[in-house]
Amino acid sequence: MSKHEYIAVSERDGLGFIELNRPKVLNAINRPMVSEIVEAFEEFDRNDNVKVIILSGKGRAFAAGADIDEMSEDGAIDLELLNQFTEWDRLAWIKKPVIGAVQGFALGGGFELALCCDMLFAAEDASFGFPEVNLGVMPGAGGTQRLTKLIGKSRAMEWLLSGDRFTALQALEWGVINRAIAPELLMEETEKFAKKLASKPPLSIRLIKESVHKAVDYSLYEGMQYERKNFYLLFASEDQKEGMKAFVEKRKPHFKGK
Ligand code: DAK
Repeated sequence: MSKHEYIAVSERDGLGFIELNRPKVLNAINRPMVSEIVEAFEEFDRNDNVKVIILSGKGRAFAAGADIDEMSEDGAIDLELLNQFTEWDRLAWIKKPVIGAVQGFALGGGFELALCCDMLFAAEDASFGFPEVNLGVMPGAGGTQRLTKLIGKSRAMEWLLSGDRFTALQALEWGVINRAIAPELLMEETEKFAKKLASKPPLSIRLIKESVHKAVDYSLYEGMQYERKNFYLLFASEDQKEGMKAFVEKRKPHFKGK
């Protein structure tokens, strides 16, 4: 029996799959689900067979936000003492690439979860929004910060203040998602791209991901220093020797992730 109640987890061809699994409530994210998601990510991060992680939702939503029923009676002190954002913050420490495959609604906390992914592939009929303003609250799991860093102040303001839902095409135009795909091809296309990443030298992938994330947080100068150290570090890997030797010998490299 699966140890997960709110997600489904599987592994295939070097890919780790995490599927939000509360379709009756459009995958509304309750607290135990957050714990399950974070633990599943961390397990895949430790699993040498998994090179890339794909996050998706079952049914007609990626996730329609945090579970409103669960939090409607909470007080500020309850939330402070629960301190659940600390758990959520651990998503930022996942080292392997994470691709979100979004279909249907990605709203509120569901959109925030999507924004924790490194790349987003979405079905053409997906919709994204921050409806928190309509509930008398605001995003609290990174929405105002991650969206603004991604698309800039003016566009983020429009999205966050209006609470409107935006289409996948709009999200594509504004650079929130990488691809808008016909719904029936979403998983196939996402897996195809994930497999391409899975075939690359894992240490390069790991340090490129880390360096790109630093570009978001650091000044250009600090980011460049960080990038340089990671560049040097890769010259200590067997895969660098193999990759360059294979090029010189005009053959395919065999990467080991060492
Ligand atoms: N919470 C609980 N139940 C939800 C839900 C939600 N966010 N979204 C949908 N459901 C449930 C509905 O109540 C309904 O349940 P039944 O009535 O069948 O029992 C079922 O899912 C199907 O939904 P609808 O009947 O409403 O379906 P429609 O197609 O008519 O509408 C909709 C789809 C997505 C437009 C609508 O369901 C909707 O507006 N949903 C709420 C969207 C929303 O406001 N989301 C933002 C919530 S605030 C945190 C991290 C993050 C957050 C907080 C804390 N920590 C780490 C601590 C974030 C906060 C939020 O996300």
